[in-house]
Amino acid sequence: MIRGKFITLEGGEGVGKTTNLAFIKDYLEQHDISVVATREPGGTKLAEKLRQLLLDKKSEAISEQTELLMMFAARSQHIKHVIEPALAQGKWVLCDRFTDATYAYQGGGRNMKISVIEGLENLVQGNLRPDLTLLLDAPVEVGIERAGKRGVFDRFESEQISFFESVRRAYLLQAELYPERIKIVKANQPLADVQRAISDVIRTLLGLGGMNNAVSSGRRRSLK
Ligand code: Z5A
Repeated sequence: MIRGKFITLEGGEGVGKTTNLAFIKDYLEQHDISVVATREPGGTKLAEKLRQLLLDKKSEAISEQTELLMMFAARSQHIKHVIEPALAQGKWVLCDRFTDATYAYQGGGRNMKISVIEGLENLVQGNLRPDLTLLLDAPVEVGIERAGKRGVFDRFESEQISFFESVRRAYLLQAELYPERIKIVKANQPLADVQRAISDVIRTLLGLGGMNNAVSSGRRRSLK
């Protein structure tokens, strides 16, 4: 059995991850690929309970360290019970956020040490890394405005603009560090253009064609 591919979608809030995950799932299924669509934090019963606690504004104050450990606890369950079994069965796994979100939110947003995140990543994931990550990137205000139309703000969405700016910078740094894996898609353009750019990347992964200008890879740069 050929192992499936692991694709993740990343970006700040409201950039269109959920919308485009459904688009990619349809696109792959049209190419006869069996897809498991999932999300983080979440994806199993226990991980979804952790998600509820993490997003609930009424939870007792969650320390930065607790938040980081809860993300990886949820991820550990998710990998063992959903992601690894699906990949081993030859299915492709499409995941709305994964560990790049931890580097962006807990690393960039909460200033947790990158070396600590790396240690947990190695412990929980072993060699598992996404084959492809689509980073939907847009100015923070664009995402906040789109997400704000829902009218209800969770524990993360209630953060200040400066937090989301740090998250965006950390995501872009991840893209610079891993240009082969992380493809940046401009998300502040009409949905049809975003999806054209995404399908170009997916076609390349499927060995069907090249990429257009709406997609870029960052340049390699070392972390401070
Ligand atoms: N988190 C973390 O801290 N550490 C971690 O390791 C992980 C997660 C894994 C939950 O994530 C929180 O967990 C997250 C980070 C933290 N908090 N935040 N913020 P989430 O993925 O559930 O939360 P989210 O980013 O807030 O998701 P979202 O608001 O649902 O955004 P989205 O999925 O990117 O967007 P969308 O729902 O597809 O689109 C939003 C609206 O924009 C919708 O009305 C669309 O129709 C519209 N849209 C989409 N694209 C377009 C374009 N191109 N033009 C115009 N309108 C558009």
